[in-house]
Amino acid sequence: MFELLKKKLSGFAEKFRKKVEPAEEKKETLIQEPAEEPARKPVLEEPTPPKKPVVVRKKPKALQEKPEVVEAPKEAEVEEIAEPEEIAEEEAEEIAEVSEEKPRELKAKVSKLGRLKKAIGVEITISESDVKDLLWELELSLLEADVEQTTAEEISRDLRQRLVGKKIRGGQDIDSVLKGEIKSVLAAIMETEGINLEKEIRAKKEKPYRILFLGPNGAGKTTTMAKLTYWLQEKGFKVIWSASDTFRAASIEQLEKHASNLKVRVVKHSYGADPAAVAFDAIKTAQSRGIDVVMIDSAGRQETNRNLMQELQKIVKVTQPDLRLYVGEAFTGQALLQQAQEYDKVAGVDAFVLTKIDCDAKGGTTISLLYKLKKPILFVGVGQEYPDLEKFDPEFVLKQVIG
Ligand SMILES: Nc1nc2c(ncn2[C@@H]2O[C@H](COP(=O)(O)OP(=O)(O)OP(=O)(O)O)[C@@H](O)[C@H]2O)c(=O)[nH]1
Ligand SMILES: [Mg+2]
Repeated sequence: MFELLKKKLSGFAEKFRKKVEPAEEKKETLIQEPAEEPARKPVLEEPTPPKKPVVVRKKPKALQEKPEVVEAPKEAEVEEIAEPEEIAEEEAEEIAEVSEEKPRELKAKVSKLGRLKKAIGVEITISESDVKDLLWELELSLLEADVEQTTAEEISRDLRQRLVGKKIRGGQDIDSVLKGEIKSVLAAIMETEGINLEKEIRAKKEKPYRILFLGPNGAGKTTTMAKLTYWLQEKGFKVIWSASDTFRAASIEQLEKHASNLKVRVVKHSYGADPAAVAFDAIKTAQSRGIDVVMIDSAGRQETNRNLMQELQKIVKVTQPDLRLYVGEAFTGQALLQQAQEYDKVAGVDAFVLTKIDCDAKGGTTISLLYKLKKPILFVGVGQEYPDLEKFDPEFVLKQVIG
């Protein structure tokens, strides 16, 4: 996630330095640069395609890993062997390419710039023209990372305001100044009032705490409900489910399968029944049995379907959820933002769960969602097993973007 953006950002500082300190270029080459370390790969970089479901309780991960089989190349695939001179030339080109792409090690840069600045002792004031191209490139990089357009523009505008006119003292590292500014802009965007779910459930005087799962088709609502149940069970909570997706074929059976794995009671009616009535019954059952949490599944629906959106409104009205959790696929990009905005208008959304982060190559969706809707992302889905639900951590996104 964000690897492309990260690479670009490390390039920005370099370009920017060249721009504002052209005179230092020559001197720089005189100073020996400490060896650079290869860029670290983000944890979620290699996407795994979504497998078909069946979530199994705590299946040891090692069991799933197949030994890597290395196939001998077929004769037709063997490349022609180049002459020694050719190899040397090719290698030199490759090394040059790699070292240009490789983000510089910050510590190395700081010490190098520190020495340079002591020698010349200048102060630089950043001008509009210094940052124009860099900010444009940053904006493009954000768009490539799936950040929604107006969000990317505003981030860039904000950054311009922070940078233009800023004085960089002798001895200050431009790389960290730039990174610091980008980090503050993004951190401010990601600052939303969080929800401490465990605390809220414990604090609720009149049981049960009601969670409604809503979102488009196939986003992972039912799976997330099972994962969250597992998470809450580990904390000692008792959970009951309402099979309020009475619309999609086999939805109730899917729920019952998870319920049997997790030992959860399901309140269900028949297909075609009123989803709000099922949820109402589940709440009553929870009340009479002292169950802590009722989770209400709902049928996936497109935000453009007026009837189904009205039905959702009714479920909200009848069940008065404590938490309306919008479940969306992290890789949906800008469409997710539009859908979530519409859901928020019609039924209300309190927080998000972004699923399939393990399949998400970019991840800018998190930034746009937080920026536009100002609602917390509570969890992210990172796989298809019950424990594959993690608390969302803005620091993680920042690290991916800025390093
Ligand atoms: N890789 C991966 N797959 C996931 C994740 N969450 C859910 N899935 C898969 O996504 C598919 C759809 O999940 P469901 O939970 O049935 O989605 P839903 O939103 O309930 O679907 P509908 O009820 O049809 O609207 C299943 O194959 C899940 O295993 C995740 O975090 N990572
Ligand atoms: Mg479902």
